[in-house]
Amino acid sequence: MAIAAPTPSDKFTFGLWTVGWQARDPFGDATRPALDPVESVHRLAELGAYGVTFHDDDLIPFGADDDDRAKHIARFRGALAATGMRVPMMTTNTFTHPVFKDGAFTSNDRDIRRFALRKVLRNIDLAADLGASTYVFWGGREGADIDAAKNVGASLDRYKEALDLLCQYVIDNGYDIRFAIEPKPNEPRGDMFLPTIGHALAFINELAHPDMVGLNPEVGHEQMAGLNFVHGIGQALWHNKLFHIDLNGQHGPKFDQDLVFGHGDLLSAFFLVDLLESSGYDGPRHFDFKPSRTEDIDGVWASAAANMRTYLVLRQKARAFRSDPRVQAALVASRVDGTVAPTVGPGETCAELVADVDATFDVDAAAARGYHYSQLDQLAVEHVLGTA
Ligand SMILES: [Mn+2]
Repeated sequence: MAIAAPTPSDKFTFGLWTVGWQARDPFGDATRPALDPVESVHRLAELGAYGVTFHDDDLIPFGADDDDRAKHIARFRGALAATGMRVPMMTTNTFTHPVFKDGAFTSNDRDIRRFALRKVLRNIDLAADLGASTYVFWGGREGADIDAAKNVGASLDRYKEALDLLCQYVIDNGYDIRFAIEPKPNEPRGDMFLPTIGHALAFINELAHPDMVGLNPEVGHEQMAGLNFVHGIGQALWHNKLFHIDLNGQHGPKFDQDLVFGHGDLLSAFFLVDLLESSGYDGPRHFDFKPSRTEDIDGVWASAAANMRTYLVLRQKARAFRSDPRVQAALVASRVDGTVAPTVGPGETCAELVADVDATFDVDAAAARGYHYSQLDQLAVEHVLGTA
């Protein structure tokens, strides 16, 4: 099966922190040298990416003075101009520096919360300047390791206060920016606030500007909690809250693996691409992965390319799956479109529903009827394996 090379029209984007990860983990030192963000922009452009994303500290070292900051930004702008790469999303690092060890927006220390807001506000100005239309919040340290440490209700009040303030700032400045919350159940904290897509959706409804705030769900984060990512994305789409997406791979409930997209639950990745490509989602296909700690710099670029190629392979396979007449017949046999029709008729009342004793409805026959889902699933497996 011939797969075309990625092009910017595929809208593949990468975080500078992904290819730039030096592979420090809790038990080991860095295995790779630091990467210059300018080199990352050039290399990713050569591989066919559309753009890059970054936390403030990925580009500008924490604590840099104004002159130093301006130099880093100028070099980066030069790389963007030379390559045509875009910056569709930006975010803030409110988790690496020890000052954030108890959180940023929800730290128990008010001065730290105020410091965090200043850091975010400054970076939102840069995001607007660079044309980023999505600004992500991953609350890496928002949460706790022991239950006695936090007043959860008051912490959520402070989380809401922060997002309400930042929404108002965007409105007041006329910026074309929407916010996207990235849920994660745990790691680095034992328990994090807004742990899943569902928690975040409910939280958004309590905000002053819920229309401005959506989601940036990540494959591995939901799968760490044993949840079905495809269903999570299906619900996010239903709420019109899929503002951005982080693609990677994960092998079930364990530490956050950040594998190459598809290198975890491959069938779930297939159905995710199938859903994304048919959903009307036109945002970036953003990879938030970590090149394995065992890779050298050549392996970093090979794994970056692997993310895009896997997506393109799955996109082609999803198209073949949907256009296969055997699949179309199996979908009919399984009555997958059965939920499209409303359950009650237009204007039908509960009394009319109760009174409708349909003589043709045979309870025993309906209970006995099979849904043929195994045949449908096997067709998907055969398409993924290339044996359909
Ligand atoms: Mn992520």
